[in-house]
Amino acid sequence: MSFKLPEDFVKHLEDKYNRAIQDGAIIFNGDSAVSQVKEETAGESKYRFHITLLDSLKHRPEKGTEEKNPFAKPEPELTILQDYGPSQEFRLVANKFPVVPYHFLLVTKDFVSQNTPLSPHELLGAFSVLRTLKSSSKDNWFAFYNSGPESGASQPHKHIQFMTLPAQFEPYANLLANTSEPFIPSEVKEPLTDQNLPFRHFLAKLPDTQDIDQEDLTMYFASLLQRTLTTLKYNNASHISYNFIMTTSYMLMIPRSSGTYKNTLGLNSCGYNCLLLCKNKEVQDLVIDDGVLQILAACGFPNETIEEATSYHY
Ligand code: B4P
Repeated sequence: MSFKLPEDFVKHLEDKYNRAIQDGAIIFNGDSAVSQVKEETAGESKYRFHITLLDSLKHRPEKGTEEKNPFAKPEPELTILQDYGPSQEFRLVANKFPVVPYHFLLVTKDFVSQNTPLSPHELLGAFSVLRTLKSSSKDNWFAFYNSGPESGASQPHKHIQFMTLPAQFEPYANLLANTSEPFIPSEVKEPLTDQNLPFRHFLAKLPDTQDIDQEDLTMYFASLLQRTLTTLKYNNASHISYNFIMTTSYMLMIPRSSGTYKNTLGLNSCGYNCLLLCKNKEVQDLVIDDGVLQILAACGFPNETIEEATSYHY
């Protein structure tokens, strides 16, 4: 099954991005970005968050609909790979409104709802991209998927995003993944969780092997989705919303109760990967005053073990 990318993929990505910036096809929002790292404590653990203030958004991405859909026919200037996947069912497209350089997306060619779980092909497609980036880029890349009405997603056409972490920045999930050997969560073995964090989250450490295939990836993903669905059901959520983050080392899933904090700060997977984007000074003040851990807790679910979870998931 072929998810092979061209040998010079990273160079091609960079060339395409730089040309699109020059031509004005990409509207870069990061020029005015000023970032700071904030440390917060919970229990005996310390956590670091990367808080970015944007002076101005040059162009605010509009909320999409199935009819008004930027991924149905992506702009040629933004299209990094026109055909990707064994049935050429995907495209790789540059983000038109990035805050971080080279931010790009894997999108389905046909319309598929962003509310659907990731399919085995989508998981392997994203994982293969991550693996290529890891082997030929010095940056720390991660993939993320915002799914459901309270996940922070604004486009309904299915898309998985790829972005780099700030240099030398380790989110809690990296550290958590390092506490364990790989295992597929099962009835007897729960996914990894940091008990000091105030929001429910589930992490699966992936095996460090070239042989990982789409069945493996699907089992890991399904095990996290089951726990997420159980959490949503237990808390009587009326929707299925979660954030999903993947690297070549782990998968992380966070069930979401709300897409925004105090109707002011929008939070997507980046927020739960410790990257907070503040679109004005008032929002930044709110983040500093209320604290990131409290904000993440308010937009997720309490980090409590649900008794029935050990015997049955969803
Ligand atoms: P979604 O999953 O639907 O939503 P999102 O990432 O939360 O971005 P949103 O659009 O809601 O913007 P936000 O103000 O939160 O992803 C849709 C993606 O498609 C976005 O990346 C969007 O830019 C992109 N897009 C929209 N129209 C497009 C087009 N015509 N062609 C190609 N791509 C198109 O955030 C603004 C930007 O900052 C987004 O890029 C977002 O991903 C990014 N971002 C959010 N938090 C960040 C953080 N902490 N650090 C760095 N970047 C961050």
